[in-house]
Amino acid sequence: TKKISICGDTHGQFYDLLHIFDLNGLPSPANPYLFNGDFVDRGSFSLEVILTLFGYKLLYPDCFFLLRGNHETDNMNQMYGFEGEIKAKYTAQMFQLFSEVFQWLPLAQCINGKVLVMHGGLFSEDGVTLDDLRKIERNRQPPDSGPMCDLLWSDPQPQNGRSVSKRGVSCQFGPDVTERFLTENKLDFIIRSHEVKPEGYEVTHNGKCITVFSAPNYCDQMGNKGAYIHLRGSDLKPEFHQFTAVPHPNVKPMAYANSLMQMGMM
Ligand SMILES: [Mn+2]
Repeated sequence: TKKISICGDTHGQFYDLLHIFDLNGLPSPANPYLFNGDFVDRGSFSLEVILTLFGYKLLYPDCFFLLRGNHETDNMNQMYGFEGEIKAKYTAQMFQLFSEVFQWLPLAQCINGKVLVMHGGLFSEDGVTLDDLRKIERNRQPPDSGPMCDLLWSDPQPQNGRSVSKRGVSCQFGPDVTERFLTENKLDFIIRSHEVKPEGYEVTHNGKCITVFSAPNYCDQMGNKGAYIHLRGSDLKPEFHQFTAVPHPNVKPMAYANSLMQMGMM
């Protein structure tokens, strides 16, 4: 019957993370949280975000949860700033340590047997079960295809069926795909993140696929709200809370990124 707060991408926006804690309370056994991946890259305070989140994981391992996003990977970290930021603030060895820990982050979390949370979304093929997900060998960099890749990378689409992803990785999945997956696995709905939304959240696929994104005014330029979700064990009805960006010290997003990326080749 307890409440849990579910947050989406934070992407190195440390001052907005602190604002979430101001609005919604610090993590504690009475105030559990799940952060749904993409803690680092793009924002230039990724170190501060990840140390805060890992600190809470150590403090409250049983009521503070972190899932891996597609940015908790070496390829993304090389291009979008986290590796550069850690080398600037610490050392290359320190980046290697973060990389190792990222490989152990879980890929999905099932809440009360009814709500499945993952960073990206559902799968390029039908028939994937929760048991298949439990069996994934996750201690590695994600492969280019298959369930591990899809969990980190896929996106929903409004039309039925599947199509090629605009990202060039994984796929887009329609409302019929979501419906079949939920029925086969006796689930109510999925919560995912991975895409900026103007209102900070979006409900699609007849209420069965919810996106939550917690980096307001993403990269100092998108003008979007951030959001987090409250789920209560008693009814699992999502309650949405929105917030706007707060000021941060004058270090621009992507300040530590690969210079090709800074030139706009994103
Ligand atoms: Mn993502």
